[in-house]
Amino acid sequence: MTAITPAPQKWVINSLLAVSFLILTTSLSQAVTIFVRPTAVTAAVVTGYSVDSTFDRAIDGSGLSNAALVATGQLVPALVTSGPTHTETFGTNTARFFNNANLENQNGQGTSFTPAGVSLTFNLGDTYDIGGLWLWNYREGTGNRLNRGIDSVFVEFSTNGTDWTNGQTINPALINSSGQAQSLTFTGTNTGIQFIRFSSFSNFGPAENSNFIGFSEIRFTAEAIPEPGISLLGTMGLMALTLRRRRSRQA
Ligand SMILES: [Ca+2]
Repeated sequence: MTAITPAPQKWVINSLLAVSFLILTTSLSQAVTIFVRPTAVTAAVVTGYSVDSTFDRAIDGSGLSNAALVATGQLVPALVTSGPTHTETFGTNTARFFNNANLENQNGQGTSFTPAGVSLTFNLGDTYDIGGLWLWNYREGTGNRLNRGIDSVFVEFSTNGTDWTNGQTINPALINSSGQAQSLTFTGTNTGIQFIRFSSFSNFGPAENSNFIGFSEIRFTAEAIPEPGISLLGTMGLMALTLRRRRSRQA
């Protein structure tokens, strides 16, 4: 006795093709917001300022409760409370970038202390349409040391590391007691950006120990067009073609 397999209905084939097309067009048309972790950070200084060799602590995920959540390409959640927190570990996880030696000699009384020529440049490792950043401000030690965090900073953008555009000042807050990030948005459009430069820093001094400036961790956020689900589309397309072939063979 021969089993008879009924030919697949034409509507099944058409449905598979339609769903494949829908997934493809939806994937291509809806941008998502992703994290971008800088691949490198470098500093420029002038006389009177020194730089700690702790740059990577702000981009290496050190101190984060779950660094994988903010790796490059990860989706940015709507709430910063959904993101990882940064723990307080003295001398391990937070980046101290600039030390104003002159202010240090005056018992560390400092507020706005970075002149022209002092800057920090992030290399994103690729080009992105940058919209903002998540910042875990300075969290190392206790009390006055939190005043080393960034109170204001001038930000510029570049496609090539030479020409800088869309300069603007942002004003982060002190990190909160939970160690959560803060989400800040840039004005204007920053398309095809690979380099971001920070300069004209001020911290939250004056107070003892505020002769340094730094922050604990940083990620930029970018608009991205996700890759369509190639494997899913391929599987569905193959199913549709197979069914169509069977249908034509059995017709
Ligand atoms: Ca860190």
